[in-house]
Order: sequence, then structure tokens, then C-alpha cells
Amino acid sequence: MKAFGIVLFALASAVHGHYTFPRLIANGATAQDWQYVRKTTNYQDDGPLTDLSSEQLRCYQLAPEQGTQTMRVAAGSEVGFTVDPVMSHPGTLQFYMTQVPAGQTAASFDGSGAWFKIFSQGPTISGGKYTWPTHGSPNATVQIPQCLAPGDYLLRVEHIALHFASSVGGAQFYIACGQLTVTGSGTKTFSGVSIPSLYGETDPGILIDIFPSVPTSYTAPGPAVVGC
Ligand SMILES: *[C@@H]1O[C@H](CO)[C@@H](O)[C@H](O)[C@H]1NC(C)=O
Ligand SMILES: [Cu+2]
Repeated sequence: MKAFGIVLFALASAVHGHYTFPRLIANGATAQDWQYVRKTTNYQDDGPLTDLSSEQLRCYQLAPEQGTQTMRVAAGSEVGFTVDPVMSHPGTLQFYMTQVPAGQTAASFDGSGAWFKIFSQGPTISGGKYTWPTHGSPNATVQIPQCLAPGDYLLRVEHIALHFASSVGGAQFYIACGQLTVTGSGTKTFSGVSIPSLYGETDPGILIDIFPSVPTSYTAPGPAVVGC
């Protein structure tokens, strides 16, 4: 009976274990909780966002002004977030950025501009099933495009958990934004999409059965990843 109890407990935590992205990873170091990451609405219960029409889809942030600090990072360097505790659901990892408009800072900007996608990682398909490389990972990192023009940006991480995504409204969004000042000699700026209007509830990759008998394809939601 004891072994049976442990199995039940493991199953329960796999279903109910939500997560947050509290710490920025940059310049080879990990900062404090919510030091460079805007504190998210789910900071206590770790719960997901499911309403795709909400402005919370931008940064899932608890309050507009939080005293969050801004980290200087070089274009081309590796930046990311720790996960608390881990990305415990199968899902797609994506990173977006938005350039802060003139006259504002990464600390003041509400994210109402154009967001461009710099990374997307869905499943691999092999052995007749989907496999999710980020499933169980304790961090999520990305390379800031080498060609990116210097300036203030928000970096948005998004993990779309898909274990209930076969019905409308079932996809679970786990989101956070870090505040960055990007340095370097890049010159490139990118057009993008506004949030929350970028996704629809029935988009491919949002309304999806991830347990089909034999998957053949996968399409990530949102725009294509930009390149330098
Ligand atoms: C992310 O997690 C992996 C797996 O635990 C670890 O090997 C790696 O060093 C971590 N990376 C960062 C930047 O913390
Ligand atoms: Cu969860």
C-alpha cells in the first residue's frame, strides 16, 4: 500500500504543480526573486493565465509599479529565468521582446507596443508521440539577438502548458517579463505584434490534443521567430 500511495502522490503533483519565473539569469549570474523580473500575479499560488483577451497576457504582472530593477546585458549574450520549481507541465517555450519607446524606460513601459518573437521550442515527434524538451526544466534561457539595436527592452518568457489544451480555454500560460538595457553595436529593430491580440483560443498550438495516437506535425502559436 505504501508504494501505491507514493505513485498517487507523484501523479497528483504532476497535475497540480504550477510554476513561476522569479529570477533573472544574466551575465552568468542569477539575481534575487523579482529583482529584475516584474512580480507576477501568480507569485503565491503559481497558477496559470487562461484568458487570452486579458492584458495580463503581456507580463502577468501583479501591479504596474513595483520598483523592479533593470539589468544591463550585451546583445548576443545568454539571458533567461529560473523556474520555481520547474516547468512541470508539457508545453511550448517561447520568448518575446519589445523595445521601450523613446521617453520611457524598461521600468515604466506597460508593454503596449510591438512584441517580436526571438525563440520558440515546441515538441519533437518520435516513436509515435510528442516529447517536450522543456518538461521538468528548472530554467529557461535564450540568446539576445546579436544584431539588436541597443536600448531598453522587456523580455517576456512564455511557457504554454498543454496537458488540458484539447478543449477551448484549456491551455495554461505561465509568463513573466524581465527588464533589460541591451548594449552593443547592433542596428536592427523588429516589427511585431501587440499583446493580447496576438493569440486566438483556437489557434494551432493553443487548441491541441497532445496525446493523439500518432502525431504527425506541430505548429507553434504566434508569429515566426525573427532572425538577424
Ligand atoms: C539550467 O538547468 C540545467 C539543468 O538543471 C543546468 O544544467 C544549467 O546549468 C542551468 N542553466 C542556468 C543558466 O542556470
Ligand atoms: Cu500547473
